[in-house]
Amino acid sequence: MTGTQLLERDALGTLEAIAARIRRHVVDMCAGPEGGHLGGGLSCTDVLTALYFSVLDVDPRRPDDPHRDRFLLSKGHAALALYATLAERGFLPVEELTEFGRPGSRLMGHPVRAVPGVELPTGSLGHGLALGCGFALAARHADSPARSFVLLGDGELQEGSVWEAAIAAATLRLDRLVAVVDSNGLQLTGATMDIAPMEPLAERWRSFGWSVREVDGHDPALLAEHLDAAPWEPGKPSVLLARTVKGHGLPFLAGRPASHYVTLSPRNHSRALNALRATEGMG
Ligand SMILES: Cc1ncc(C[n+]2csc(CCOP(=O)(O)OP(=O)(O)O)c2C)c(N)n1
Ligand SMILES: [Mg+2]
Repeated sequence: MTGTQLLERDALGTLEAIAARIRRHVVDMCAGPEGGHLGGGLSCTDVLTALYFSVLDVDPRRPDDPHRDRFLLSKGHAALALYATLAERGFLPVEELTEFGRPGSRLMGHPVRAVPGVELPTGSLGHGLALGCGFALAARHADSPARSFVLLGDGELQEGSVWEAAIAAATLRLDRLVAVVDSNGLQLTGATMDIAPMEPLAERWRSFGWSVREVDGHDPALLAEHLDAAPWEPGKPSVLLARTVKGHGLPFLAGRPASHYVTLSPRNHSRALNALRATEGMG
């Protein structure tokens, strides 16, 4: 972790406190007229917090630093959680989050490069890992110490292109490439295991030549510890299976396919904020 990151984290509070603020932003963004991908946004909030506030060597004052670590949100529909994280990290004004999804706003439903900190546009599932391979290969050719991180959904893993990229990464021994799977067990219309089962995920990735670890995806300090330590095996790309809950923090939506895309009514908006407050109180 860089000195700048340490200083900023002290000012911002613990990783849990930061994640709680990001979750509140995500909930607020889904109370706008267009709604948003609430469930998959909340399932990856702790992963994004760990990455941006403990792991990634990035600096909002120098978003184009050639040696910065790269992050790609392959599950681009969770853009709202990325925007909230980038705003808390200083890449864009927190006030701008109220513009999410509105006509003319750069904060669209899927991320584009007009947003500071967004490396490439994503949203069509299945492409992020191949792009991450490109970033990792480019860093190698440039003799850069940068690492490349890619966050994928577990339903997204049904895309064949993910596995082509997995083969390429292992063959090229891209050990500065790190994938994180937001393994929430749900995709758009139902449970991943009912639609096209991908388990046992750890064995599957291992058989493709990756170094695999599996953790509670809602423990940002633990996530940071594992991600910081990558590569875990020299010469192998790393994948962290983050076991998460879709709609984490909202008992009336958590673990339900209905959490995928939600427009929160004023009543459900305050219900959601109350639920988050209650969880935070317990923490
Ligand atoms: C190629 C492609 N097909 C379909 C979609 C529509 N789509 C958006 S989100 C989603 C479900 C993805 O499930 P998962 O990867 O598990 O994401 P999460 O559970 O984190 O929301 C689908 C099918 C898409 N964005 N891209
Ligand atoms: Mg999923």
